[in-house]
Amino acid sequence: DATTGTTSYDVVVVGAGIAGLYAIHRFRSQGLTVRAFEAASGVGGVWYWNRYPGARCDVESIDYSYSFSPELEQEWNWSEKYATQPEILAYLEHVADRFDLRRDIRFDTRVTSAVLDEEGLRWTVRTDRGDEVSARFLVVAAGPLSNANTPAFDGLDRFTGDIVHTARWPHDGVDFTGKRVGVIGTGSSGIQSIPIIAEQAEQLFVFQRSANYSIPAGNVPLDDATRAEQKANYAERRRLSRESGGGSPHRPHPKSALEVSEEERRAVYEERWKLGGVLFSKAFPDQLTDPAANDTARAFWEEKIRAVVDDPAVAELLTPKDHAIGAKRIVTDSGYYETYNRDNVELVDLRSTPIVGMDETGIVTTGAHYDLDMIVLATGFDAMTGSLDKLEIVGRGGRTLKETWAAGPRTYLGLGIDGFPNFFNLTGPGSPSVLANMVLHSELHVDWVADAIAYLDARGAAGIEGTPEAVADWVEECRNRAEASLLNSANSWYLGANIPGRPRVFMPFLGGFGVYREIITEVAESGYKGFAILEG
Ligand code: NA7
Repeated sequence: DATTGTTSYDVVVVGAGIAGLYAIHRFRSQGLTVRAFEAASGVGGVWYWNRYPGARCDVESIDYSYSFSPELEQEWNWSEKYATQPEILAYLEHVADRFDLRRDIRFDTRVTSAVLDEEGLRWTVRTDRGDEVSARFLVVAAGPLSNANTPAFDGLDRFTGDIVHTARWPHDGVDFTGKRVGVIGTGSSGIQSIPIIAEQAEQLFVFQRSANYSIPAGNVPLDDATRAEQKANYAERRRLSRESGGGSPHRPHPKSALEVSEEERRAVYEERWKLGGVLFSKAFPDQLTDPAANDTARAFWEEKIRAVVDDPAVAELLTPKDHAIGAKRIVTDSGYYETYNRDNVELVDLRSTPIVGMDETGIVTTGAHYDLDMIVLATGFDAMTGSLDKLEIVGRGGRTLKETWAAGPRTYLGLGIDGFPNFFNLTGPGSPSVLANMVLHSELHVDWVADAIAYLDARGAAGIEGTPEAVADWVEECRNRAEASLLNSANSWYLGANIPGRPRVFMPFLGGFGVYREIITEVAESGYKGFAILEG
C-alpha cells in the first residue's frame, strides 16, 4: 500500500458505496484487516456520482437505510418519504464518519487488476496509483449500476456545446438557464431530471427511443409524528422487509389480479398509486407472470397518464409499446408527464426518426436537425457486469472472469464462481439485488461473506469456492425463473439488452429477496453445500 507500507490484508474491498462501507465495518468488527479502494474522491458509490437534478431513490427512505445498527436507525432523521441524492449521500457520509470507516479507504484509486495465486490462495490487487497489495479474500462491491454507458453516437466529439452524463454529473451543478438542451434517454435518470431541466432551460428536446412506465413518487415531507411512528416500529418493518419479495414491508394483494372484481382491482391499484413508484408492479402476485393480469395494470396506468398529458398524440408516444408494465424497472417521478404540457418542451420520437449523429451545433435525426447548446446523456449503464469487466480479475489457470462469463454471467447464488476461490462479487448477477432494496441486500451479502470467512477461520481452512455443478444448477434455476416471468421479454439492462454486443441473458435471480435470503442462509447453515472448502 503506497501510503502505509502495508501490503498484506485479510480482505480487499473494491468500492465504498452502500455495500463496501458496510463491508469495511463488518469485516473489521470480526477482527479482519481490511483495505478498501474507491475510484471516487468520497464515499457513496452510485449516490456520489449520480448528482443530476431530481435524482431520488425509488425505495422509501426509512427502508433504504442500514439496519445493522439500531442506534443509527434511531438517530438519523430522513426529511422526505423518498430521499434525494444529496440527502442519501449525506447519510452515507455520516455512516462513514460515525463508524470511522474512512481510515481504511484509499480514495481516488481505481483497482486495475486482481490476480489469484493458486498455491497460496491469495489475491494480488493492483491499482492505478501503483499500489500492490495481497489479500486472502477479494470482495468486489463495485455496484451493478456504476459503469456509465455512453453510446457510440457518430460525431459526438464534434459537438461544440457542453455534454454531460447523468451518472457523471459535475459537482458544481449545471446551469440550464437560457439554454437549448437535448436530453437523450428516458429511463429513471432522464425521467427524474427532465422536469427540472424543463423549468430552467429556454427549450428542451427529449430524445426518446423507448417510452417507459413511470409513476408519480407521491413524495411528501416526513413530520416528527410519522418519523416517531416509523422508528417505534422499525424492527417489525425490517422483519417484513426481509421476508418480502422486494425488501420493503409492503405485500401484494393475496389474490390474482384476475380473481378480484373490477372495483376491488381498481381500489388496489389506486392504493399502490398513492404509495408511489416502483411497488406498483407488485400490486398483485401474478402481475409480472400473467400477461392478462399485467394488462389490467397497464390499462390503469394508461388512463392516469392520458388524463395528465394534454396532447393525445404526445400521450400516445409516451405510452410504452414493447414491454409489460414492470418488466423494466418502473420509474418513480415527480411531475414528469406534466412537463410535456409546457410550451418549451418537445418530445422527439427516435423510433420514427432515429439519431443519425451529432454535428458541431446539435443532434441530427432522420427527420430534422436540432440546434442545441447542451446535450444531456441519460443513457444508463453497462449494468451488472460492466464494472467487473473493467477490473482484470484473473482466477485459476490464468483465466479471466471476463472470459469465463463471455456467454453471460455464471455464479452459484451470486456468491460463488468456480475457478475464482475466495472471491465474492456483492449484489451482482445471480442475486436479486437490483430487484430489491439495495441496502438490505448489501447487508445480507456482506453478513453472509463475513460468516463464511468466520467459518473457514474456525476450521483453519484456506478457502471457499463454488463447485462447477452448483454453478451450473444455479444458472439453470435462474434461467427457469426468468423464463416464467414477463421481465425476460423486455429489452432492459437486466438482460444487457441496452449494450450492443452483450449476450442476452437475464442476470438477476427472480425468486424474490425473502426466498433468496432463505436459500443462502440455509446453504451457510448446512456447512456451505455447493461450495468446496479448501484446506490450507
Ligand atoms: P436506463 O434505464 O438504462 O435508461 C437509459 C435510457 O437511455 C433509455 O431510455 C434508453 O433507451 C436510452 N438510450 C440508451 N442508449 C441509447 C441510444 N443509443 N440512443 C437513444 N437512446 C438510448 O438508465 P437510467 O440511468 O435511466 O436508470 C438505470 C437504473 O438506475 C434504473 O433502472 C433504476 O434502477 C436506477 P432504450 O430503453 O434502451 O430504448
